[in-house]
Amino acid sequence: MNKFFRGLVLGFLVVGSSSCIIDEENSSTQPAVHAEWSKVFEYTPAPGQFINEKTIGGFDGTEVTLELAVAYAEKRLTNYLDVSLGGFGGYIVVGFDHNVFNFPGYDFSVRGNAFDGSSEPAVVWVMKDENENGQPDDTWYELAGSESGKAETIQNYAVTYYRPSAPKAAVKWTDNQGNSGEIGYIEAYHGQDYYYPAWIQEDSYTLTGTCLQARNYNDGVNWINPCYDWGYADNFSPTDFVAKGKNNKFDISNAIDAGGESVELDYVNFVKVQCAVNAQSGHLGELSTEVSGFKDLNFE
Ligand SMILES: [Ca+2]
Ligand SMILES: [Ca+2]
Ligand SMILES: [Ca+2]
Repeated sequence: MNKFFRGLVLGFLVVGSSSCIIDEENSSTQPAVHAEWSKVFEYTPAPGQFINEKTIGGFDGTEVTLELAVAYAEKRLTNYLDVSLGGFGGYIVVGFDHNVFNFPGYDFSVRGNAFDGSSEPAVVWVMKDENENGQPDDTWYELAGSESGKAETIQNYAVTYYRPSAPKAAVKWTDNQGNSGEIGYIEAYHGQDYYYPAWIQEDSYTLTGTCLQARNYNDGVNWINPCYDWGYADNFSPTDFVAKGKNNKFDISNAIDAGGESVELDYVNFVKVQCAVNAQSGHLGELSTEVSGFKDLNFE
């Protein structure tokens, strides 16, 4: 898109925004336009040490339905507090109150809590509201990153998590590659009874997504979770990470379809962030992406 058109579109957004204030005074129903996310549509984390956790995790024990879990996530994000996605495959879906346009360069950012040695990468997916019903019921496109296309990157990786039969126990899992393991229970740090989401009614559930090869290791003193080059959330990337605000920046032009082919999208309306590593770092527990904000960069 050329600069002139970009100016026109942004001009429209700004005018739309300011006229809204006037319209609101006149009791118009014209919606405001905000740079940041406007709604959480789904919050389905994998099991993890912060799930159902009442202190750092901020749960209060009432999150027993999908709707109440979404309300929890919205409250956390409104206050720029971390929402944990748990282990591999856990995800959150948010929407914007306007089209997030694909202009040259980066288009939107996802805020996490990465720092040097603590990257918990998530794959970011985008969706355009093609049927214009305001719901994320269209097609998800993965945003390619530095690990896309590598032999060790597994697409359609699926992990099934099993509800523990008793409190204060690890959560067992199996994957579609013939492996099994568990999300460890770490009572010393996170003593809630269950790391399995309280609002998931089924006794097991399966999460499917793109899996990156784990890079975590113990250097003899600490567990290190190294960064990946680019294209992931909650990642201390040398390319797309902005230390101030701990944001990773994303370009809609990196969208690919299920076959890995590039897809041209002029704008998107929904963003899904999904934890992309299945690994444990000893006493630190499972690698689990945190997110705390989503922003359209075209407003800056
Ligand atoms: Ca772009
Ligand atoms: Ca739709
Ligand atoms: Ca993190």
